[in-house]
This record gives sequence, structure tokens and C-alpha cells, in this order.
Amino acid sequence: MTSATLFVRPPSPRLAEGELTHLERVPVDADLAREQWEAYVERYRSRGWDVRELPAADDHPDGVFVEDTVAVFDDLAVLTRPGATSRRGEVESMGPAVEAAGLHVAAIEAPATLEGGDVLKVGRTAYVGRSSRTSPDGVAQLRALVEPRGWTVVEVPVTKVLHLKSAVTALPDGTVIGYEPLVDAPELFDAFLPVPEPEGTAVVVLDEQTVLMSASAPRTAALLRERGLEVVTTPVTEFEKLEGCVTCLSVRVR
Ligand code: CIR
Repeated sequence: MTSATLFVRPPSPRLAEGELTHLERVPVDADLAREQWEAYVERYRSRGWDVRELPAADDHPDGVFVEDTVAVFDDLAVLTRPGATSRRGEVESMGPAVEAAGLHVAAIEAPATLEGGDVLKVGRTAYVGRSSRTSPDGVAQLRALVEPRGWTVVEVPVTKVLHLKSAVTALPDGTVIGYEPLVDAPELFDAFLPVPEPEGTAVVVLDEQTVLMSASAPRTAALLRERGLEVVTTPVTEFEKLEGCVTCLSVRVR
């Protein structure tokens, strides 16, 4: 069992008003969202993870998507500056939380923007999406903070989805998976595995054998099981309607 520390934030009752960029707005069931969130959190707690709840931010419809507010590199937490102005206030409560977890804190400075959903770590490489939310300056600031600490930053174009991690994530062995029609540049990754469903692109690594993914992508789950992985699924339909996924609902700090 992996021992890890994870931050989450309960969904706002105003989740349905969250930002939308590539999807049409459809009705969102706030009660179901809360149930799905509880089940999501339980997936970690039942494995012994130290799940820490950030204070509710009910005035921020997208506040549940905590991944976007910080990017963690070893013991350095880089507070982001979201590209969506409606989301900037979400960052405030993350600073004290990561500090209390014993991390050093740095921040992306204006006018640059960066959202954590654009940061995909594979080994000591950080692929960083240049998206509608993350500016070239944001990538440059992140590079200046983490390359001296032994990380390599690779800038990746993102035009077809909200964030880099809406298009691709990585399996425990470092293979990058993605739904190819939504991936701008699959050739930038050392190993790329296409998956058959757009909801199958997002996995959270629970341990070297196990990933957590959306229950909306059964064919991808079957594909990953054929590769020998244990796959834990969880329903996140109400968050997928807001362009969210399993990765964005938490941020692992250790
Ligand atoms: C937004 O547009 O900012 C939210 N509705 C969804 C954010 C999802 N976050 C992520 O993929 N890391």
C-alpha cells in the first residue's frame, strides 16, 4: 500500500456554473456530483492515503478541480496563476495547505498564467501544455523554477482540449496514453499508447500496478487490464460535463 498525501476540495453547489471551453453546457446534478466526489475520495482513503480537505470555496464553481492551483516538484510547490480569471481566487487557500504539508512554496507571477492541468510529470520530465490557460511566459517561469532542481521541461502544444492532461496522462511505466484525435503532438512523447475513448485518457497512478480512472471508459479499462495493470474505476460524469476528470479532482503532494 502506498502512503501518500493528497489534497481535495468539496464541490461547490454552483458547480454547474463552471467554465466551459470545448463542451456545450448541459445540466449538472449537484447532489450526484457530491456523491461521486465522496466515492472518489474514498478510493484513496481506503488505500490508506492521507487525504486532506481544503476549505470549501463555494463561490468558485470550479474550486473542486484543485489540481489546477498547484504543481508539485519534489518538495517544491509552485502555486499557479490560472488563465481563467474566475479561478484565480482558488489559489489562495492552497499556499498555507502545502506549507503545512512541509513543502517550499513558489508562485507563477503576473502576467504569466499556468494551470496545473497542463503539467504532466513523467519521470524527471515535466511536459507542460501551452494551452488557452497556460501562457508561454507561464511555461518559462516554471522552467526557471524547476530545471535547476533536476527537472526537464518540455513544452507541448494544446489546441484541441482544455489542458494537456485532458488529452494525455501517464501509466506507471511512463507510457503516455491519449485519445489520438485530441492529442496535438503524440510524437513528442517517448512512448505513446492510443486509447479508444476520450474519457479514458485520464489516469491517476495509485501504485506501480494500479491506476484510477473514470467509469465512463470501459474499453480503455479493458485495454489497460490486458497490459497487466489493476484498474480501479470511479464515476465522475458530473465533473466530465465541466471538462474535468479524475486527475483534476486532487493533487498529490507526497
Ligand atoms: C475549467 O474550465 O477550468 C473547469 N471547468 C475544468 C477544469 C478541469 N481541470 C483539469 O483538467 N485539470
